[in-house]
Order: sequence, then structure tokens, then C-alpha cells
Amino acid sequence: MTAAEGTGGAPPPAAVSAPQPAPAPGPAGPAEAPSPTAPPAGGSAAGPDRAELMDADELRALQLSRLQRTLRLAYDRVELYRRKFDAAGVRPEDCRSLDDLARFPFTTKDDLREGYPYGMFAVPMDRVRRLHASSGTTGTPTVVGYTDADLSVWADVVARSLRAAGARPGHKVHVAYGYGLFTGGLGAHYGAERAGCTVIPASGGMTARQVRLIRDLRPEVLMATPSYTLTLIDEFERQGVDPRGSSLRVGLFGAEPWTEEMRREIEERLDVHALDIYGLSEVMGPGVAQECVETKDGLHIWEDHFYPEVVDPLGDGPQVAGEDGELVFTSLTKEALPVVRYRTRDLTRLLPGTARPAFRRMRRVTGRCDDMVIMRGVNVFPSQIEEILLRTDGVAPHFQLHLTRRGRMDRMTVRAESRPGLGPEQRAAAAAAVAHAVKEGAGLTVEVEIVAPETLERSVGKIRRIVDDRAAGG
Ligand code: DLL
Repeated sequence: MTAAEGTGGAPPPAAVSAPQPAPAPGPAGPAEAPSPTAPPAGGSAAGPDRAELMDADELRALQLSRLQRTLRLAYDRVELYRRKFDAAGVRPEDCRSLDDLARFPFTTKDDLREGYPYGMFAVPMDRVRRLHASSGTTGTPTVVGYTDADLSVWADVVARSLRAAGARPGHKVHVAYGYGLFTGGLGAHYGAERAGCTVIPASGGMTARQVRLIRDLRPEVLMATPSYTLTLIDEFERQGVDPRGSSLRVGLFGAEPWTEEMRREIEERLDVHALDIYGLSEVMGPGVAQECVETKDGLHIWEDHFYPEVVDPLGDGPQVAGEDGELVFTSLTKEALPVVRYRTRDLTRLLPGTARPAFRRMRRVTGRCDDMVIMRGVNVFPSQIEEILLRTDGVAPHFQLHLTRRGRMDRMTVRAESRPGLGPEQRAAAAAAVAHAVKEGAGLTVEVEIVAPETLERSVGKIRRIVDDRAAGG
């Protein structure tokens, strides 16, 4: 379904229209206020908030004052920042324009790990109201903290994201992001409440029950990873129910890379507007950036809270203007865990704003620097393989990339499921077509196995696309 088309059936009220006008900011304008993204006085949870109505100059001025405050907070309260700023020969007062930020040192996940668990916190623990943590599958976990004000800003930006996606007060939001230390579930939850919606806190897993809940409780909005959404769609079909007939109209999908081809697949099979939501726990959680339903052209970054840069992923080098690179964020309002030039490892590019003109957009994240597989000198991202698979007849969007090593030779096997009802010959033909397209498109020779439907591992949360057995040698 494109933005221009209807939602099919009887659409819920204003589920896909642009945000409704809200009263202009009061005489105090967009100056600092206790909750700067709350709806303007007299406004409603349905309309854009104060910051969304700013023009670019107003936004830049607000960003600079917030940036100066953040740098000061980081320097005064967090030893690691003080050390790094001193080593780089910069002080908070050296930041007189937004461009001056480039003089400050980057922060990495390793810095957060070094400070584990609370070393990077800028407030006393009695002001920290909640903790979240990364899973720590790749080393020491990282812990992030939020003050009351941080939690309120987070709810505001997720509420703003929901509105941008077309959700309205009174809509029911089925949250299938995991609840717990992962920021997805609770982040979505409080944002949906802030937006005046009714939350269904389903969390991940128990898929058959989730489908039952969706059928019975009739939510208009789904928040889930794109891969889990596919699992839900398959379950609808397994139960003999047409997912297109569900009450769902809009989905906010994120927490993992996905492609335009996957958007098309979800929109066709579920009859929803499938929109991208981005975020990361170190910077906040979901709601750092959101795609608008009326344009579907990448994600507007909520720049009044998160200042973006894109830099050369391979070095500390200068910004790659207007080009793909590594996304870097500086928090502008966070209290408990301010981050200065945090390197996300996510690859994207910055674009001018469209549906929210003052806010820059980021193109959808195609992958993380860490997810890039280098095979015989060729770089390839799982998202490139996803695009190819979804363009191949008979191939379902469930796949895994299996890496092995024989001698000194790396090999990749693409394992993908066939669509139901595909015979052995058609599967072999599909495998050959995929291998050919990967060779043509990515320059890589791979083996392709098209396996029976329902044989690959299903995701409940973030999907694991790469199984790397190269160290095991087999
Ligand atoms: O995944 C927060 C989140 C929850 C975002 C729900 C959206 C929806 P982390 O677990 O810290 O936080 O993982 C952050 O996930 O650096 C990206 O690599 C990836 N990621 C998040 N959103 C997207 C997206 C949450 N829309 C990491 N597209 C990030 C691609 C995404 N990758």
C-alpha cells in the first residue's frame, strides 16, 4: 500500500493523514520549558508538538543552547568525558556554534563498557529512575539510565513518532517488542500511553496467542520488529485467517535492518502502512527517528533531542557530507547518561527534511559496520541478500547466512525458505536464480539452499541473520 492509497476496508479515524494542526506556540515561543516536546498549552495529544512547528533557525538555536549545556554536564560530571576532552584540548566553552562540535572527541561502545555499570552516569543514583541494558552477547553488557525527565522526553518522542506514523488518540497499539532490559517494549509502551492510545503490552513470543489477541482486541497499530511481523503474518495464515482482514492499519517496525522489498512484502500481506522507527539504547531507545506516513521517505530525526552527524566509518576523519557513513549522535537533553558524539556503527546518510522540514532525515539503515561480511575482499550486507531473495519468485523472506571456512577459503551459504507449494525443481531453479543475482548484484559467489517452509529459526525479537562458523573451521 502506498501513502496515496487507502488502507482498505473501513479506515480508522485519520490513521494515515498528516498531523492535524495544533495551536501555535504561546507567546513564550519555543523557548526552554519543563517538557519541551509536550503538546503546546491548549493543544492535544493528536497534534504536532511545539518543536515540530519550529523553523530551521529556531531549531538550530535551540540545539546550540542544549548542546552547550550537555557538553558542560558531561565535562563536569563524567570523569571519562573530562579525560577525553582534556586529551583533545577542548573545553565545553569552546563550543560556540554547532560546527564546533566536530572538535570534540567521539564516544564508543567501548567507553560505555569501560565505565560499566555506572561510570558514565552524570547524576546521583537516587535520581536514576530506570535502567535498561544491552544483551551483552558480544562482551560486557552496557547499562543505560534515565531520570524522570529523561523518561518523559522518551515518552514524548515515541508519542511524536506514533503520530508521525498516523496513530491517533483512541487507537489501540499492540506492542510486540520485548519487554524487559531491551528498550523496545517499555519505550513503545510509555510513548503509546503518552500519545493517548490504548496499549496492549503483548511483548514478544507466544505467537499463536498474539494473533488471537490481534483478532479479538482489534488494534489499529502494531509495534514489532519486521522479522517478528513476518512470523505473525505466517501465523495468521497458518490459522487459516487472512491477515489483510485484520484491524491493523499501521506498523512501526524497527530494531533491526530491513529493506524496501520487506516493506512491500509486509504491506501487501498485512495491508498496513509499514513505517520505519529507529533508535538505540545508548542514545535513548526507540523514537530517535521515525518515518512519516505521508512521505515514507526515510526517517526524520527528532533533532531537538538527538543531534546527528555522519562520519567516515573507517576513521576519525572528517564528516562525509551528504554521503553514506557512520551515524553519530550527541544527546541534547539527556540528564542521566549524556552522550557526546556517540558512534552508533549504523550506516546511513543524512538528507533534508520533507514532511517535517526543520528536521533532517536519515535514509533507512542498511546495516551496521559490524554486520558487514567481507568475503574474499567483497563487502556484503545481509540487507543486500534480503533484497535479492524478496525479488526472486517462490522464495519466502525467511533467510540466514551461514559462514564457514575451508582451509583459507571463506564460504557463504544463503539458506532461504521457499514459499509454500514449491516443488523440488522450482526450488532448484529459485536457488540458481538467487546465486546468479548475488553474483551479479554483489559480486560474490555463494551457495544457495532453498529449504522447506517453516524450517529456519523464527525471530521473537531481533533476528540473527548471520551464523558465523568460520572460527570453528567448518
Ligand atoms: O533496538 C531500540 C529500538 C527498539 C529501536 C524498537 C526501534 C524499535 P538497541 O537494542 O540498543 O535498541 O539496538 C540498537 O538496533 O544501533 C541499529 O543497529 C539497530 N536498529 C534499531 N532500529 C533500526 C532500524 C533498539 N529502524 C541498534 N533499522 C541500532 C535498522 C535498526 N536498524
